[in-house]
Amino acid sequence: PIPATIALFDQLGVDDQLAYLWYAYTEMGKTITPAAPGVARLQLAEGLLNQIKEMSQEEQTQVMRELASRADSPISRSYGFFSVNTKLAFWYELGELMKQGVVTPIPSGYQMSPGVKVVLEATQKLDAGQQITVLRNTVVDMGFDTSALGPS
Ligand code: 45D
Repeated sequence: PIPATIALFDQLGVDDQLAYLWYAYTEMGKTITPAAPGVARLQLAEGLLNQIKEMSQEEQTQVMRELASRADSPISRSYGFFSVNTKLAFWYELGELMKQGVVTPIPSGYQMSPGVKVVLEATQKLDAGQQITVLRNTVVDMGFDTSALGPS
């Protein structure tokens, strides 16, 4: 069920992937303890998060799209160096910042696509540990992996 769920996620477009993460985050807020994303991990991601906080709303959305589409950009490259749990902690914090209104929220009136719904429902059927495994897999390949460039 884990690989199947990840395969479903991989088929989503960039905005649908962001939407999926958002709803997974809002659902998990109820089950995952707020202490989970370690403070130490967030220190590693703090520089990036601070840069994002200072951007315009359009730039913030753009950055999240770049991460999800694995575009080559400075922020995407920095993200690529994070460990998988730091990547999760980074997204978790972005979710918190969206809730606080510091980072631009999901467009009002947004309705999730059928594809997002399918992946969310598949995720909800998994136990908590499996859900985290799925989420690790969704965020690990985001950002830009400079090692894919090979030796220069
Ligand atoms: O459709 O360290 C657009 C543990 C327009 C423990 C949009 C852990 C179009 C160790 C504006 C683009 C393993 C528990 C949409 C950590 C459109 C540890 C916008 C785990 C939708 C860290 C989309 C922690 C946007 C976990 C802006 C499991 C979407 C953390 C933004 C999980 C989505 C964190 C965001 C998750 C999603 C965070 C910010 C799932 C954040 C998700």
